[in-house]
Amino acid sequence: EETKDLDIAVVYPINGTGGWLGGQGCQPAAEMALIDVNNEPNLLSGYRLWIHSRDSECNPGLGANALYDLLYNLPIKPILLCGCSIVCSTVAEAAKMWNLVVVSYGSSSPALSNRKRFPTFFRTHPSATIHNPTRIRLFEKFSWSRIAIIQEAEEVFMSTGEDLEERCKMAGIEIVTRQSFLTDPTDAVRNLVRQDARIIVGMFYGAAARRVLCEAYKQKVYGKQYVWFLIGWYEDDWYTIQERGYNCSVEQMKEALEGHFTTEALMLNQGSERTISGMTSKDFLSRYKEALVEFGYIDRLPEGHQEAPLAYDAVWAVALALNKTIKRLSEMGMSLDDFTYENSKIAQEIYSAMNSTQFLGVSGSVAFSSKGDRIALTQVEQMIDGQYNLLGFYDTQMDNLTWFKREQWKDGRPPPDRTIIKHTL
Ligand code: ABU
Repeated sequence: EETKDLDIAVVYPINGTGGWLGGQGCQPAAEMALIDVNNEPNLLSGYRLWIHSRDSECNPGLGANALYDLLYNLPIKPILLCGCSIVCSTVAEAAKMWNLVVVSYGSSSPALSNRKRFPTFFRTHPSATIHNPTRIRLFEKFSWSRIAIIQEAEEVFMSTGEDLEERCKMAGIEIVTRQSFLTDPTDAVRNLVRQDARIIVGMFYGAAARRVLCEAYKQKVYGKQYVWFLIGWYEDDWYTIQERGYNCSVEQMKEALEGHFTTEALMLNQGSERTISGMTSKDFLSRYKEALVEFGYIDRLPEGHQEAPLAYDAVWAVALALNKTIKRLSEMGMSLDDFTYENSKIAQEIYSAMNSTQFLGVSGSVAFSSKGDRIALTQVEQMIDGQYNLLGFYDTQMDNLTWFKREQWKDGRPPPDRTIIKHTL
């Protein structure tokens, strides 16, 4: 029997100058998954899956250009994969016009959970709202009821900040100030000082994080009186990168960052069981290391290597959904080959198949909520002497905090969330 081609479009953020360039680490994983799904005898029988990719540089304009390029050049592709919130928001909002189902392996923006705006969107990457119950659980644990937020003015962080604000309100935690900045965080950091903020949640991409923490160093918003909460998906050595836009040494950055906390969704299955591909997550990591070498990453881990399991599972989710769709369409006397960008009937079938896709992947159990979101646990780490140490896990759904009691405080205890005025009689 003749094997037919089945094509999907992928945009990877790889060569940009800002945002999240995680396509570097995700592309090798997606290519690995492509080989594996094509070798799986019970999947997509009679078809061979192909990836057609472009670089978006994590730039929404270039992302839109990549989308048009992929759509207006044959072959027809019924599914689009994307990474980087600011690009996915642009392409996923447009995708409905072409009846395209979009699957993201690397977007954390809570805004993407809006089914009205993004009706065909799914993601293996959890929404950043997952951090907020964890943060609140920790504020309560350390008796902090007064916090501040500083964020880069991008929808991904603004929508996470809004969610945190609402949850804090419900938990009786005061937000003393919420500062946002476009590129230069000097005034935003100054306002944190003015408001006497001590417990500070920062939400920004890596390059902006370097600028903020350098500014925090200069304005002395660090040390034993302060606790910073940052995003946990930056690369471990993110603060050592020297680039234009800030001028702190690695030692100064390390000093400013000492003791900060991070929260992040777990992206690797924690068990040792075999996942859908037959690999354990450990097997995945050792094969992935080899794939990185083939892609030229020999002595460093590329950006996005942490999200690699999400990219690997995104391709599996797509293959499983297309497999289901092929069967369903054949029952109706139709075929995936009938798909055109005007065909909402087949798109609806792909959507339903995606919606009900469920499997154990290398990133954990993959299932999508009614908003297309991934459900996951979070992990908390603290930086001590330039290294991240694991402090615990939080299961939001079960409200279950697993805590290893390894946190370290300069004064032996958590600092107060405000200036304590001592009255003498
Ligand atoms: N973990 C990477 C998320 C990147 C983004 O939301 O743009």
